[in-house]
Amino acid sequence: MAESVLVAQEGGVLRLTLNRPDRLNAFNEEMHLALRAGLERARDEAGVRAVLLTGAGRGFCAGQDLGDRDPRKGGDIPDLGVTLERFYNPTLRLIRALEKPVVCAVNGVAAGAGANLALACDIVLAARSARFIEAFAKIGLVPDAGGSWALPRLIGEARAKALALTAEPLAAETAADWGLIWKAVEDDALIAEAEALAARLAAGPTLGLGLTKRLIQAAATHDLDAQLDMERDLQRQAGASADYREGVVAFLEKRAPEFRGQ
Ligand code: T3D
Repeated sequence: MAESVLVAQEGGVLRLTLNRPDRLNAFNEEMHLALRAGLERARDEAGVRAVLLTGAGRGFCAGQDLGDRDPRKGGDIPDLGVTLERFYNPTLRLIRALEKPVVCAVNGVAAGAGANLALACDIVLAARSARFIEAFAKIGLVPDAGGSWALPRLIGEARAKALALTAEPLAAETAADWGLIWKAVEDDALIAEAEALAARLAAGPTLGLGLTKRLIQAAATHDLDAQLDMERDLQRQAGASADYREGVVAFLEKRAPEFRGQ
């Protein structure tokens, strides 16, 4: 049986490819666990300095595999709170807590939890033909996988509500115009551009980039005073890093820095 997530490391980039293309990479339990294992590897291995997440085939991810939720099969009504707690939430928390950049290349439709998985990543590129669909309303569910948190923060309440209540598809280009994602790129340029970005980030000052991610994420719940204090503390940490020293020396010597991620 094919692996449900393809894992490949090139240099400092760990590439995770959701790989259930005949189901548009919808999540089953195996894919959940494989994705989580990949993210834990990214967290635990110093040699991994950036993650690139994408999907195999024509879709990025169609959210939950609804074949696994077929009420006609009988049995107890599944407790979706339990499945969120056991499967989706740990993955979302891993991505947000990972102090390394996560680039997402949305190669095709991203629906339901698949859309919100993409939005949890740090820099999202999407193929021009890709669409984002908050599909939950179509089946009587509420946005999950962090979507109800990310959407209003990224695009404001009015657009967040309209997307979630109508489940209308949002084109990649509009998603970029609205600030939901970083940018839309031509379909045949997506992977090369995402790879180049991930490689550039992996060659960067990983510790400083990780602290930057932590700072920006904290801003959502901080007032200015708390954020200024946090900047002071994390700058102290970044300023003591070998990569900061290398960055300054390289600047003064008019050469490219060689960051080691420490
Ligand atoms: O349950 C819990 O644990 C709670 C958590 C929930 C999280 C969620 O994500 S809920 C939302 C679940 N997702 C959806 O509701 C999206 C369902 N899919 C669609 O609406 C459409 O497939 C798309 C808009 C994503 C794409 O449409 P289109 O026309 O490009 O493709 P298609 O023909 O609909 O799909 C292609 C195949 O993938 C098709 O199979 P077939 O006919 O070729 O054998 C289709 O059934 C399958 N597929 C697509 N999405 C899913 C799926 N199979 C299972 N589950 C899916 N989510």
